[in-house]
Amino acid sequence: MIGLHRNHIVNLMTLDGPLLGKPAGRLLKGPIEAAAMPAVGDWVATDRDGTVQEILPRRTILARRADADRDRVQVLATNVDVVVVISSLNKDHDIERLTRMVTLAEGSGARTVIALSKSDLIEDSQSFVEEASARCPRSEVIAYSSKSGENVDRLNRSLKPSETVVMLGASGVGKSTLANTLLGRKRQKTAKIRGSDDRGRHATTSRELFPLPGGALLIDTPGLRAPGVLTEEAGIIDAERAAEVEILARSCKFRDCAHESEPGCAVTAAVESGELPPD
Ligand SMILES: Nc1nc2c(ncn2[C@@H]2O[C@H](COP(=O)(O)OP(=O)(O)OP(=O)(O)O)[C@@H](O)[C@H]2O)c(=O)[nH]1
Ligand SMILES: [Mg+2]
Repeated sequence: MIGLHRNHIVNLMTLDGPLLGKPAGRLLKGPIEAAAMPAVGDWVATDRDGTVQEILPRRTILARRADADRDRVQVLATNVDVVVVISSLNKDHDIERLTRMVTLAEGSGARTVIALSKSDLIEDSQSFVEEASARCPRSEVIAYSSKSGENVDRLNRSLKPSETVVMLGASGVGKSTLANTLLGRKRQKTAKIRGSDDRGRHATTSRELFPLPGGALLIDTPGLRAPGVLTEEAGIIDAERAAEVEILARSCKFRDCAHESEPGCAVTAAVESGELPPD
């Protein structure tokens, strides 16, 4: 499974190409357990129309706990071999947040690589590399720049063919830019960060997986809102609404529908029927 949107709409990659699907009603009945739902990285058995019938056993699970309900687990990705935890070498760099993300990543059983992005913005990245290595001794630490190209090769070499790789990091650290750099083309939308504090604007709204030229499978994710990596849920939920609007918008009568008062708007109809929460 390569993409997940609200209302359980999933993107699948099959031998015959991409397919849009949904979990079978049986999987959705009763109290829905997040951990039992298909997640990005899952291998699934489906019907021809994309209905997901079974999830194959998972090798690893990258999950976090929701703050509001400590028993609820949110699965971020599965079958992950490598987690690339990204922090940018500007005002937004936060060693405590980085360490928490590494703890989350190591808990999944995956190998962890710390990528300190935007090394072009500072004179000397070595002290940051040493600090991260000291705090997270089990991780390889690489300072790199998508802009100058420094160490992009090294990052590329650390991802082996057929490994599933997920990128984690706050909004604006450069995850989607790195995805585009490693893919060699502009596939993911990126957004300028705020000048005041170097924070991002939540440009990426869904989790998606891309095969890289080197053979690894890369999962781009929406930025985890700082500082509550293990506690905050809201960011992902807002982002998922945006993803669902994108899918619903395909059924709007007008292609340039603003989802306000246009006739035949699928988004307004979904809000009225209760299928989609209001903005
Ligand atoms: N100077 C510099 N800027 C970079 C680098 N990588 C990314 N950026 C810029 O940082 C901004 C945010 O990048 P994104 O790739 O959209 O960040 P993201 O982590 O995907 O953010 P979300 O999708 O919101 O979670 C963009 O303006 C990029 O051009 C880099 O290596 N150096
Ligand atoms: Mg992004």
